Amino acid sequence: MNQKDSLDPKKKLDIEKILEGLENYHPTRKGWTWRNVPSDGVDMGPFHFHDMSEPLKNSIGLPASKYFDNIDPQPSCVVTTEIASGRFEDDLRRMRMAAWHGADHIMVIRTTGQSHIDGLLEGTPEGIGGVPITRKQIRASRKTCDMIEEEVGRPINFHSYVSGVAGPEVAVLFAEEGINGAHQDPQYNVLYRNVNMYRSFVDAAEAKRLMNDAGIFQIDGAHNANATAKAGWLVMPELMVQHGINCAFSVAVGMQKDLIGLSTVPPNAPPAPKLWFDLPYAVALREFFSDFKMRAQQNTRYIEADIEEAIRTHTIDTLISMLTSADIQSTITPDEGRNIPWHYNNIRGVQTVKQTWAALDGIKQLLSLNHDGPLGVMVRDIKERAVAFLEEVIETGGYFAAVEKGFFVDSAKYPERNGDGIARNGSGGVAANSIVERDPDYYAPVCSHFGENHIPDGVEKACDPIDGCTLCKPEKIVYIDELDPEDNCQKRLETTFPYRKGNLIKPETESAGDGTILTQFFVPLPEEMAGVYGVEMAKKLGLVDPEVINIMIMHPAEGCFVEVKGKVAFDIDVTTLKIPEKDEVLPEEELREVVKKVGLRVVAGTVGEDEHSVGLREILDIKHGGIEKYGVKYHYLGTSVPIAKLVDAAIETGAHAILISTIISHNDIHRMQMKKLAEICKEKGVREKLILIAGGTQVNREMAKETGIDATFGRGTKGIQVVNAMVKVLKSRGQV
Ligand code: Z98
Repeated sequence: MNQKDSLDPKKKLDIEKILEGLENYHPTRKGWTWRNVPSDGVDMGPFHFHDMSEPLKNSIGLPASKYFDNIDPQPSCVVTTEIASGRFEDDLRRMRMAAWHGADHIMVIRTTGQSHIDGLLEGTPEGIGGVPITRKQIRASRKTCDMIEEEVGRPINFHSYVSGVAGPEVAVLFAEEGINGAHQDPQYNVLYRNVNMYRSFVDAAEAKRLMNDAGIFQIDGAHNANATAKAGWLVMPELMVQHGINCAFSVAVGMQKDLIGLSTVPPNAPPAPKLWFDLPYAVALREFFSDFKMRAQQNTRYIEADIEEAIRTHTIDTLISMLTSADIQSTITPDEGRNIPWHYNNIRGVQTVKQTWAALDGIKQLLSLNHDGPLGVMVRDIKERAVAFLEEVIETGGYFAAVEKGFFVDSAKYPERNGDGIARNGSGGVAANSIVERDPDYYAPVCSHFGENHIPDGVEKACDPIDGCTLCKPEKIVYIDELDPEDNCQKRLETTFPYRKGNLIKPETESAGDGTILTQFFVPLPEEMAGVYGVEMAKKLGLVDPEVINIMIMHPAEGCFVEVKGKVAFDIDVTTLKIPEKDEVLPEEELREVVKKVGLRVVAGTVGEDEHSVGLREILDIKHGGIEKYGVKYHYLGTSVPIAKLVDAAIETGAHAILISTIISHNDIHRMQMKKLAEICKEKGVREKLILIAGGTQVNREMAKETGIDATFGRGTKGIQVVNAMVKVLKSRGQV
């Protein structure tokens, strides 16, 4: 067993430490985990939730949670995030951030098509066109997941992909290393990776068996058809057939049904009338495949580069999941569109699901789908087309014959055909003619294996004669570290060390110390010029490698919204940053209580020759969160009020505080007015009774001390800060 190292929420992950001792790391548990969902709902803060799982021990709630006792309701479904930097040492930190926001299914996408590789690679080479999966990556990731799950208080499912002609080897690796979920679908290899069709299914039988025995949850690949087809919403009958083939095949080779998940994507996206396609499809799918789990994924087919658009479609997709069902809800971002997998976008995706789920909690108890109207007709139509498609596949001679004829990923709505489907040759493709029949007395001394295995008489477990296979005896696994002395994670970590453990800071989006930032702006130029301007502007700002990643036309002539990414070329030493003392604001409830108890009253006015009253009025009025909102009563004396008049008014009305404001200030008028306020109060013997506060555009927090008043505020101040200052003074004087 491994020792779980505990994480300190105040400290960063120590990547170097995680990498230590990987040769001896073995997973602490295996298999998929669902969330704990109390059947009678969950009480959180002032609310009762109907469709939520248990809350986390440590987490970060939605931005608005601070208004609701900091609650962070967790959807009943597992929430996926796809992490795709390709550098696993950076992915580890992303995983932790995503988990704190509520992800418990972490898919690490390789940056190379693993299915092009015909064996297992050791090491973590970057130089071959991307980063493939390796034992080292998996161990480092699973070990980190162990620590993160303890920190957040919920199991994390770690996920990868079983594809290509090395599929069975990859499945063994995953079973050995405690991967919890994986994509596996022989049709994916055939259609998208041109692996020989017979070989792909033989391999899948072995891979699925191994996945089943290790409790690895399986996601199929049908959704790739609607991501690839020209019109994703027309291939719905085919999608049903693809799901059916993978489900039936998985069950036939011995997979438990509750480990089988359908990868479903609402196939349409606005401006299309999405609901008329996606809802009947979602319903039909769930009715046909009610024995299996649903992994609902956001539609990425039509995402271009705008995060707002991606999030809007994602919200609607989550609504469709909630109106039907989802055991797992995936989250993606426009990163797929613009190929920039940024960690903060992972978080935005997770937040979208959390926000939608909380807002629409228990929606099925409040609304029900009307199956009597057009919905019922459309559901039936999809099912009939799917059945007819399958019948034609059988009449044609079965799946392989149908693939040869290009039945799949045809862009027309079945039974129509455009003849543009992906056709594969049964005797061609990667690893054609590589299937070797087993001898009649075939025997392999491994205990997770598909098909006939002639265990010799007297042998109890297949692997007994070799004293246990690697699944039974993990200590037998041979761990090979990286072999390339240059292209390895240790070397990469050395270059990023100053940014992770030293004092140097650079912004980061893809990998540690990359310096990448995104600039967003409006430019009054037509589209063809806006991007060119954006790059020039970014260069002048000093950004390196600027690249336009999004242009949205606001008006053909008036201008465009532009997003340009680029790299910051300089470092800042963190020790040179002067961090201002934090103005701790007391909890709102406590402030209200004190205000009520003392019946807090203030007099206020602008002073000097100043007619600018808007800033002060904003601090006073309830509308934008002024002091009135917290129960403070105010007496506003107007503009250009002499200081003595304010002090007299405060004494007469028995006010606790005087608030003055100066906007226009020449020759330090603002400072003089503050000093005068303190002096007059002293002269009249009320300095210790009154709280003196000043604000204005040229005022800063340090001025209170130098002018002898209690608190001073500059731009951007909110009423709550002023109330907080008054309550703090009252407390320090022992007046409450
Ligand atoms: C998702 N965003 O589904 P290589 N097998 C199947 C797949 O769908 C995929 C792979 C293998 C998507 C992720 N899916 C894309 C059934 C990929 C990947 O090695 O890249 O070919 O395998 O969550």
